Amino acid sequence: MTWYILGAGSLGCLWAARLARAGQPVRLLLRDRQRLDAYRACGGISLIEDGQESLYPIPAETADQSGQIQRLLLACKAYDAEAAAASVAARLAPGAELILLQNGLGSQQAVASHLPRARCLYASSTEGAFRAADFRVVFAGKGQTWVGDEQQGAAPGWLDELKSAGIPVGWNDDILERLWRKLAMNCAINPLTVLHQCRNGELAGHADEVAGLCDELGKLLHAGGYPQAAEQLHGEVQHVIAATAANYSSMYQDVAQSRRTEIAYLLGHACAEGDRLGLPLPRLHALHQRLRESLRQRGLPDA
Ligand code: NAD
Ligand code: KPL
Repeated sequence: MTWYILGAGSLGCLWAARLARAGQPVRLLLRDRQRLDAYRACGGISLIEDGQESLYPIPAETADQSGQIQRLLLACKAYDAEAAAASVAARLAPGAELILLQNGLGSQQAVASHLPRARCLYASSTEGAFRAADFRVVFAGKGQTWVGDEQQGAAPGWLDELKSAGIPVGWNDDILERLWRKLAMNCAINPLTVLHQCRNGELAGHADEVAGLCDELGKLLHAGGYPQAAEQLHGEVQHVIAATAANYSSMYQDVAQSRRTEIAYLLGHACAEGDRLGLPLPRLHALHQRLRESLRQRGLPDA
């Protein structure tokens, strides 16, 4: 069964290279003819791992080709997910299985609602990769990817195929909780690193601000049915700030490189969910407004 990969960026290329290396059938779906020509000129995907570079000449086609798709990894940014999924919707076989590899929340539900005949699984990853150039990816941090089903279905058998390709995946019975935990962590840390223009560790000097945000994010987690996540949040945020003190958050890096952020699926989603639940979250709303203003001033999309 062929794995189709839509979104040949950092994580998409990382997954594709490992599947190809393990001899598993994999094909890249590229946006248009121009991207396909650019890919062919590169000769394949280059993966740099532990300083070693390898080229994987993985077959590729444009998303608008014909041919049914049974398994798809959607590996684009949250703000591109709906349009990307729509571009291959007509090719999905009945009962097709998709892994939605987006950070934050909101995009997964939007994609799933447009694809009622497919099985949409959600993923949350702590692996790290970045693009050194188009189709040339550096595997920067080992981690784990959790996959789960919001509809509470059973784990698919092919998870073992992914594991045997060296992709560290695990099944999570409550993937929404995992995604909410990550979202809350990202909301407590990432926007402040942009507004204070600092590394994660420097947030130790803004402890009251961090504590106030964790208090409101905890209320949100609690109201969403995740009391344990709520209780643990502040401690985990303090731990991550210390453990990643020298790092710049992913949102800081996006802004520094003038790239669009996933704010709408992180802080925007948290604020919208608070409104939906009737929870007053003044610090989160104020942070959202300050961050949006800061993005606008830099000429970046504020949603
Ligand atoms: P990326 O920007 O490197 O790659 C996304 C790719 O999708 C790009 O190549 C883009 O051209 C492509 N794309 C977008 N729309 C498309 C379309 N309609 N058709 C075809 N291709 C399309 O992104 P990434 O870093 O791989 O991140 C993907 C998701 O994973 C994000 O939500 C991110 O937050 C999350 N994530 C990334 C990392 C990481 O280390 N990179 C770690 C954890 C989570
Ligand atoms: O995931 C992160 C990010 O930078 O996006 C951490 C390091 C946890 C900070 O929120």
